[in-house]
Amino acid sequence: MDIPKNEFKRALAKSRAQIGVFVGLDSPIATEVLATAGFDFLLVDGEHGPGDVRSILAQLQAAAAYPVSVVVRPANHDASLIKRLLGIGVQTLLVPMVETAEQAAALVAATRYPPAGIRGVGTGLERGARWNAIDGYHLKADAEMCLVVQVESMAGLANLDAIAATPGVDGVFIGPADLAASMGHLGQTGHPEVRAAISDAIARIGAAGKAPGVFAHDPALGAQYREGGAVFLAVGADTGLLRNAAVKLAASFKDTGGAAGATY
Ligand code: 3PY
Ligand code: MG
Repeated sequence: MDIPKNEFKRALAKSRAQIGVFVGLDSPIATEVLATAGFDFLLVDGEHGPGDVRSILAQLQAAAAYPVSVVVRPANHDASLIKRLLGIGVQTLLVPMVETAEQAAALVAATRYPPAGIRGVGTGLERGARWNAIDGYHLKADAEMCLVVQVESMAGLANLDAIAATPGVDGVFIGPADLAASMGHLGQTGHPEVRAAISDAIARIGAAGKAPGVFAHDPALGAQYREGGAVFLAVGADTGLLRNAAVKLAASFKDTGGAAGATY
Protein backbone atom coordinates (compact mmCIF):
# COMPACT_ATOMS: atom_id res chain seq x y z
CA MET A 1 0.00 0.00 0.00
CA ASP A 2 1.01 3.63 -0.51
CA ILE A 3 1.58 6.29 2.14
CA PRO A 4 -1.47 8.50 2.82
CA LYS A 5 -1.18 11.79 0.92
CA ASN A 6 -1.10 14.80 3.20
CA GLU A 7 -3.91 16.92 1.76
CA PHE A 8 -3.49 19.59 4.43
CA LYS A 9 0.15 20.13 3.44
CA ARG A 10 -0.84 20.37 -0.22
CA ALA A 11 -3.60 22.85 0.61
CA LEU A 12 -1.23 25.11 2.58
CA ALA A 13 1.33 25.03 -0.25
CA LYS A 14 -1.34 26.17 -2.69
CA SER A 15 -2.90 28.69 -0.28
CA ARG A 16 -6.17 26.79 -0.47
CA ALA A 17 -8.32 27.93 2.48
CA GLN A 18 -8.69 25.41 5.29
CA ILE A 19 -11.27 25.81 8.04
CA GLY A 20 -11.02 23.67 11.14
CA VAL A 21 -11.96 23.29 14.77
CA PHE A 22 -10.07 22.50 17.95
CA VAL A 23 -10.86 19.09 19.39
CA GLY A 24 -10.49 18.94 23.15
CA LEU A 25 -13.19 16.50 24.24
CA ASP A 26 -10.65 13.71 23.78
CA SER A 27 -13.28 11.20 22.70
CA PRO A 28 -13.11 9.12 19.50
CA ILE A 29 -16.90 9.38 19.17
CA ALA A 30 -16.88 13.18 19.45
CA THR A 31 -14.01 13.34 16.96
CA GLU A 32 -15.88 11.09 14.55
CA VAL A 33 -19.01 13.25 14.89
CA LEU A 34 -16.88 16.31 14.04
CA ALA A 35 -15.38 14.45 11.08
CA THR A 36 -18.87 14.37 9.52
CA ALA A 37 -19.42 18.12 9.95
CA GLY A 38 -17.70 19.48 6.85
CA PHE A 39 -14.54 20.98 8.33
CA ASP A 40 -11.30 20.76 6.34
CA PHE A 41 -9.30 19.86 9.43
CA LEU A 42 -9.70 18.76 13.02
CA LEU A 43 -7.07 20.12 15.39
CA VAL A 44 -6.70 17.46 18.06
CA ASP A 45 -5.25 19.03 21.17
CA GLY A 46 -2.59 17.47 23.34
CA GLU A 47 -1.44 20.72 24.92
CA HIS A 48 -4.25 21.85 27.20
CA GLY A 49 -6.66 18.97 27.69
CA PRO A 50 -6.24 15.37 28.80
CA GLY A 51 -5.22 14.12 25.33
CA ASP A 52 -2.26 11.77 25.24
CA VAL A 53 -0.67 9.46 22.68
CA ARG A 54 -3.24 6.68 23.20
CA SER A 55 -6.29 8.91 23.06
CA ILE A 56 -4.93 10.74 20.01
CA LEU A 57 -4.41 7.38 18.31
CA ALA A 58 -8.06 6.47 18.88
CA GLN A 59 -9.10 9.79 17.37
CA LEU A 60 -6.89 9.29 14.29
CA GLN A 61 -8.55 5.91 13.79
CA ALA A 62 -12.00 7.44 14.25
CA ALA A 63 -11.40 10.17 11.66
CA ALA A 64 -9.56 7.99 9.14
CA ALA A 65 -12.66 7.05 7.16
CA TYR A 66 -13.64 10.67 6.49
CA PRO A 67 -12.33 13.31 4.07
CA VAL A 68 -10.91 15.52 6.82
CA SER A 69 -7.30 16.28 7.75
CA VAL A 70 -6.18 15.69 11.31
CA VAL A 71 -3.70 18.13 12.79
CA VAL A 72 -2.26 17.26 16.21
CA ARG A 73 -0.94 19.70 18.78
CA PRO A 74 1.63 18.11 21.12
CA ALA A 75 2.12 19.38 24.65
CA ASN A 76 5.66 20.58 23.97
CA HIS A 77 8.70 20.37 21.67
CA ASP A 78 10.00 17.06 23.02
CA ALA A 79 11.45 15.08 20.09
CA SER A 80 10.60 11.75 21.73
CA LEU A 81 6.93 12.77 22.11
CA ILE A 82 6.94 13.89 18.47
CA LYS A 83 8.49 10.54 17.47
CA ARG A 84 5.62 8.69 19.15
CA LEU A 85 3.02 10.92 17.50
CA LEU A 86 4.52 10.34 14.06
CA GLY A 87 4.65 6.66 14.98
CA ILE A 88 0.89 6.48 15.54
CA GLY A 89 0.34 8.10 12.14
CA VAL A 90 0.24 11.86 12.70
CA GLN A 91 1.35 13.62 9.52
CA THR A 92 0.64 17.23 10.52
CA LEU A 93 1.82 18.82 13.76
CA LEU A 94 0.95 22.21 15.18
CA VAL A 95 3.56 22.90 17.84
CA PRO A 96 2.85 25.51 20.51
CA MET A 97 5.06 28.24 21.89
CA VAL A 98 7.77 28.58 19.23
CA GLU A 99 9.92 31.64 19.88
CA THR A 100 13.12 31.20 17.85
CA ALA A 101 14.26 29.92 14.46
CA GLU A 102 16.49 27.43 16.32
CA GLN A 103 13.43 25.91 18.00
CA ALA A 104 11.67 25.75 14.63
CA ALA A 105 14.68 24.04 13.01
CA ALA A 106 14.86 21.51 15.88
CA LEU A 107 11.16 20.72 15.36
CA VAL A 108 11.72 20.19 11.63
CA ALA A 109 14.58 17.82 12.48
CA ALA A 110 12.34 15.88 14.89
CA THR A 111 9.93 15.15 12.02
CA ARG A 112 12.55 13.98 9.46
CA TYR A 113 14.62 10.83 9.17
CA PRO A 114 18.42 11.10 8.98
CA PRO A 115 20.30 12.60 7.30
CA ALA A 116 17.75 15.45 7.14
CA GLY A 117 16.71 15.05 10.78
CA ILE A 118 16.78 12.89 13.87
CA ARG A 119 13.56 10.83 13.74
CA GLY A 120 14.19 7.34 15.06
CA VAL A 121 13.45 4.37 12.78
CA GLY A 122 10.95 1.85 14.10
CA THR A 123 8.53 1.30 11.24
CA GLY A 124 7.70 -2.29 12.14
CA LEU A 125 6.17 -1.07 15.41
CA GLU A 126 4.39 1.96 14.00
CA ARG A 127 0.92 2.61 12.61
CA GLY A 128 2.41 5.55 10.65
CA ALA A 129 4.19 3.01 8.46
CA ARG A 130 1.20 0.63 8.75
CA TRP A 131 3.69 -1.75 10.35
CA ASN A 132 5.73 -1.86 7.10
CA ALA A 133 2.68 -2.48 4.90
CA ILE A 134 3.42 0.88 3.26
CA ASP A 135 6.02 0.33 0.54
CA GLY A 136 9.17 2.34 1.23
CA TYR A 137 7.57 4.33 4.07
CA HIS A 138 10.90 5.59 5.35
CA LEU A 139 11.72 7.00 1.90
CA LYS A 140 8.36 8.78 1.54
CA ALA A 141 7.50 9.88 5.08
CA ASP A 142 9.49 13.15 5.17
CA ALA A 143 7.76 14.51 2.06
CA GLU A 144 4.33 13.99 3.66
CA MET A 145 5.23 15.69 6.95
CA CYS A 146 3.62 19.04 7.55
CA LEU A 147 4.92 21.22 10.35
CA VAL A 148 3.02 24.24 11.57
CA VAL A 149 4.59 26.22 14.39
CA GLN A 150 2.62 28.42 16.75
CA VAL A 151 3.86 31.92 17.43
CA GLU A 152 2.03 33.27 20.44
CA SER A 153 4.32 35.54 22.41
CA MET A 154 6.08 38.86 21.99
CA ALA A 155 9.41 36.99 21.83
CA GLY A 156 8.03 34.83 19.01
CA LEU A 157 6.77 37.89 17.14
CA ALA A 158 10.20 39.51 17.42
CA ASN A 159 11.70 36.46 15.67
CA LEU A 160 8.78 35.80 13.35
CA ASP A 161 10.57 36.46 10.06
CA ALA A 162 13.37 34.00 10.89
CA ILE A 163 10.89 31.42 12.24
CA ALA A 164 8.75 31.63 9.09
CA ALA A 165 11.83 31.42 6.85
CA THR A 166 12.99 28.18 8.47
CA PRO A 167 13.15 25.45 5.80
CA GLY A 168 10.67 22.68 6.57
CA VAL A 169 8.16 24.97 8.31
CA ASP A 170 4.96 24.81 6.24
CA GLY A 171 2.91 27.34 8.16
CA VAL A 172 2.82 29.60 11.19
CA PHE A 173 -0.28 29.78 13.36
CA ILE A 174 -0.87 32.72 15.66
CA GLY A 175 -2.41 31.86 19.04
CA PRO A 176 -4.41 34.94 20.07
CA ALA A 177 -5.04 33.82 23.67
CA ASP A 178 -1.39 33.39 24.59
CA LEU A 179 -0.32 36.33 22.46
CA ALA A 180 -2.81 38.61 24.23
CA ALA A 181 -1.47 37.40 27.59
CA SER A 182 2.11 38.00 26.50
CA MET A 183 1.17 41.53 25.38
CA GLY A 184 -0.34 42.36 28.78
CA HIS A 185 -3.94 41.88 27.64
CA LEU A 186 -4.80 38.56 29.30
CA GLY A 187 -8.23 37.36 28.16
CA GLN A 188 -8.63 40.13 25.57
CA THR A 189 -7.98 38.43 22.24
CA GLY A 190 -10.02 41.11 20.49
CA HIS A 191 -7.99 44.00 21.95
CA PRO A 192 -7.06 46.41 19.12
CA GLU A 193 -3.32 46.03 19.82
CA VAL A 194 -3.61 42.25 19.71
CA ARG A 195 -5.60 42.34 16.47
CA ALA A 196 -3.10 44.72 14.90
CA ALA A 197 -0.21 42.46 15.93
CA ILE A 198 -2.00 39.44 14.45
CA SER A 199 -2.72 41.21 11.15
CA ASP A 200 0.91 42.31 10.90
CA ALA A 201 2.09 38.76 11.68
CA ILE A 202 -0.19 37.26 9.02
CA ALA A 203 1.29 39.60 6.41
CA ARG A 204 4.87 38.76 7.45
CA ILE A 205 4.27 35.01 7.36
CA GLY A 206 2.77 35.31 3.87
CA ALA A 207 5.72 37.46 2.75
CA ALA A 208 8.06 34.65 3.86
CA GLY A 209 6.20 32.33 1.50
CA LYS A 210 4.60 30.29 4.29
CA ALA A 211 0.93 29.70 5.11
CA PRO A 212 -0.44 31.97 7.84
CA GLY A 213 -3.04 30.57 10.23
CA VAL A 214 -4.93 31.91 13.21
CA PHE A 215 -7.71 31.14 15.67
CA ALA A 216 -10.80 33.29 15.15
CA HIS A 217 -14.21 32.22 16.43
CA ASP A 218 -15.85 35.49 15.37
CA PRO A 219 -16.80 35.18 11.66
CA ALA A 220 -16.27 38.90 11.00
CA LEU A 221 -12.79 38.83 12.50
CA GLY A 222 -12.06 35.57 10.67
CA ALA A 223 -13.07 37.19 7.38
CA GLN A 224 -10.79 40.13 8.15
CA TYR A 225 -7.85 37.79 8.82
CA ARG A 226 -8.68 35.84 5.63
CA GLU A 227 -8.65 39.08 3.62
CA GLY A 228 -5.27 39.86 5.19
CA GLY A 229 -3.88 36.58 3.88
CA ALA A 230 -4.65 33.93 6.52
CA VAL A 231 -4.89 30.56 4.75
CA PHE A 232 -6.07 28.35 7.60
CA LEU A 233 -8.41 29.22 10.42
CA ALA A 234 -9.45 27.36 13.54
CA VAL A 235 -12.91 28.74 14.20
CA GLY A 236 -14.00 27.13 17.44
CA ALA A 237 -13.52 24.27 19.86
CA ASP A 238 -15.72 21.25 20.41
CA THR A 239 -15.81 21.91 24.14
CA GLY A 240 -17.19 25.39 23.58
CA LEU A 241 -19.65 24.20 20.92
CA LEU A 242 -21.03 21.59 23.32
CA ARG A 243 -21.21 23.91 26.31
CA ASN A 244 -22.76 26.79 24.41
CA ALA A 245 -25.41 24.56 22.83
CA ALA A 246 -26.13 22.96 26.22
CA VAL A 247 -26.45 26.33 27.96
CA LYS A 248 -28.79 27.55 25.24
CA LEU A 249 -30.96 24.45 25.39
CA ALA A 250 -31.22 24.55 29.18
CA ALA A 251 -32.07 28.24 29.10
CA SER A 252 -34.77 27.68 26.47
CA PHE A 253 -36.69 25.46 28.91
CA LYS A 254 -35.88 27.13 32.21
CA ASP A 255 -34.43 30.38 33.41
CA THR A 256 -31.00 29.14 34.40
CA GLY A 257 -29.30 32.49 34.03
CA GLY A 258 -26.51 30.53 32.35
CA ALA A 259 -24.30 32.43 29.96
CA ALA A 260 -22.68 30.92 26.93
CA GLY A 261 -18.94 31.41 26.89
CA ALA A 262 -16.24 31.93 24.31
CA THR A 263 -15.45 28.93 22.17
CA TYR A 264 -11.77 28.63 23.11
C1 3PY B 1 -3.96 30.51 21.62
O1 3PY B 1 -4.86 31.30 21.26
O2 3PY B 1 -3.10 30.79 22.46
C2 3PY B 1 -3.90 29.18 21.02
O3 3PY B 1 -3.01 28.44 21.31
C3 3PY B 1 -4.95 28.73 20.07
O4 3PY B 1 -5.59 29.62 19.39
MG1 MG C 1 -1.82 29.05 22.89
